[in-house]
Amino acid sequence: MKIDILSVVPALLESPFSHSILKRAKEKGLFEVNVINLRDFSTSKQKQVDDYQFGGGAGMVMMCQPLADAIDTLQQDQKYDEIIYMTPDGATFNQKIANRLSLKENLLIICGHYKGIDERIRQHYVTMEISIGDYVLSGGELAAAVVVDSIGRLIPGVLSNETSALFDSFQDNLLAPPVYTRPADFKGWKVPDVLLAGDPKKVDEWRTNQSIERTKERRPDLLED
Ligand code: 6GU
Repeated sequence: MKIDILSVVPALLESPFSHSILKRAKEKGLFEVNVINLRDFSTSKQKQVDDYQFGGGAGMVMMCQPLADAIDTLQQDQKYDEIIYMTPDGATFNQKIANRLSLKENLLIICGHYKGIDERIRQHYVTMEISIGDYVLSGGELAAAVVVDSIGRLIPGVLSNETSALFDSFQDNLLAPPVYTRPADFKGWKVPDVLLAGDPKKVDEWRTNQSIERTKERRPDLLED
């Protein structure tokens, strides 16, 4: 999978995909992320990318020209499966959307700033709009990083033990069960006996049960769908 990200603050996206799981995914050739500076596509002398909004009001709007030229240029070399705009008024991101996007080949993500991008770009280029929750960030970059991270780890072959994604919180609309590692007794705090006894069927049952109880207690809303 290849993800291109259009940003006016590319420095914000320099390192989040160069560590741990996503670093390995890149090294295995399963995953590529390119950050593209939107300013490089501005035709104005001061490399302007935003302008005052029609109708008045505080806050700048990201102009059509740099965005349209950037997308047109990028599309000469490839076809995008989705052109995603990161915006607080998009659909709230969740594991289901992450699963679906992880099966795509080629994505473009546009990071908004200021008051957002000109509505005509949303209408004529953007195919999907994503928010990461009900709060406002100063730009779409950190939201894009969240989306790219969650997608990247789901790409087939990225997780070394593929079954480990199966136990993630939210994968079946359930929260993950508690986990423990050595020692079996730390300051008198004991690991549950069932995990030490070595009966895989009992362990599975216990984990499923813990997941259900935890979800009922903390996120009953997840059990409603
Ligand atoms: Cl995608 N962008 C911004 N600026 N703020 C957000 C967001 C996105 N998602 C939640 N808050």
